[in-house]
Amino acid sequence: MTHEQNTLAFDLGGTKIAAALVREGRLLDSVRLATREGAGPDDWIADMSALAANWRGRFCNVGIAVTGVVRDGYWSALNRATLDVGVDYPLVERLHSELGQKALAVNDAQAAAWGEYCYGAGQGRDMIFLTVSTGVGGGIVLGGRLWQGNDGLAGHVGQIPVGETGQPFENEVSGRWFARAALAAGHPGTAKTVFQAAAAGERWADAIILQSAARMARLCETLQAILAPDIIVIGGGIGLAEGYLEHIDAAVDRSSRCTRVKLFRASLRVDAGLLGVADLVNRASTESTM
Ligand code: ADP
Ligand code: BMX
Repeated sequence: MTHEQNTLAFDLGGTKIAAALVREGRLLDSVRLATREGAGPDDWIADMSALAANWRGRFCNVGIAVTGVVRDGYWSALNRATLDVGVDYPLVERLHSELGQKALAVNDAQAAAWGEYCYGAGQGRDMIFLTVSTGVGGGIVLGGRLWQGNDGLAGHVGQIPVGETGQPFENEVSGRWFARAALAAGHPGTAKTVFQAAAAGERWADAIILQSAARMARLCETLQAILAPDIIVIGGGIGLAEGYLEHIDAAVDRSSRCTRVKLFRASLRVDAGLLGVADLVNRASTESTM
């Protein structure tokens, strides 16, 4: 096989950047890097270009899955607390000038949903993918199609307004919330350190995890009542953390026959977005040559 079959895939979230060389649903090689804090889109593109430097000339197309919404190649944050992207950053144009190739750009949770539908836990099912990570993202696959809505917004469950203030749902569930809750409990750190503390028997950490999981259970019940997917696939650094899916499952109200929530762990784990965007790129390039 030659490089004609290879896709350069990126997955940029609020905490980490991943890059991979993908061929036919397999990662040939992949690397990861922390998303630089206090930086901006130009910096993150430079970091992605450096990550991919060793693969120059070994791919025929490029796909990027990003936190935030992508419309006609322009990238915007919906929640600047998750990643401060700004509004209408010319992502496709800047990647083109950096890599010399036009990239397909899509929301990260939508890409991960497609990856799980094509190769993972959601194969052949009507499914919703939920990432619990720096924010909370979502992707919807119904009838074999990724539903992006008419403006790329579909699936953005983390932006559902909640409470009296109508603040985004993710602000009381996700990695950024874990860090605030840990600080308030007198144990500054990240979601990762909260799970480590819980594993060491710290009850304050258990309380934070259970509160987040209970709120995710309410979200799953709501989505089940609206879209009635066959399954809900859970991914993301927190979503995949030890015991977290089980805590969501335990908090789901099974007394009501209406909401039959069936939860599955993302079987592609952290690679779902990379594999999903690579497949989307290949489908787009095939369609454009037909
Ligand atoms: P991104 O949001 O950039 O896609 P992740 O999916 O890794 O990145 O999610 C980042 C969040 O997940 C952070 O809050 C981080 O602390 C948390 N996290 C990462 N790994 C773990 C882990 N093994 N256990 C618990 N939390 C984790
Ligand atoms: C936010 C939103 C979504 C994203 C989700 C998970 C921004 C910058 N992002 O709801 O587009 O899918 O976070 O993002 O508004 P992640 O960084 O946790 O993967």
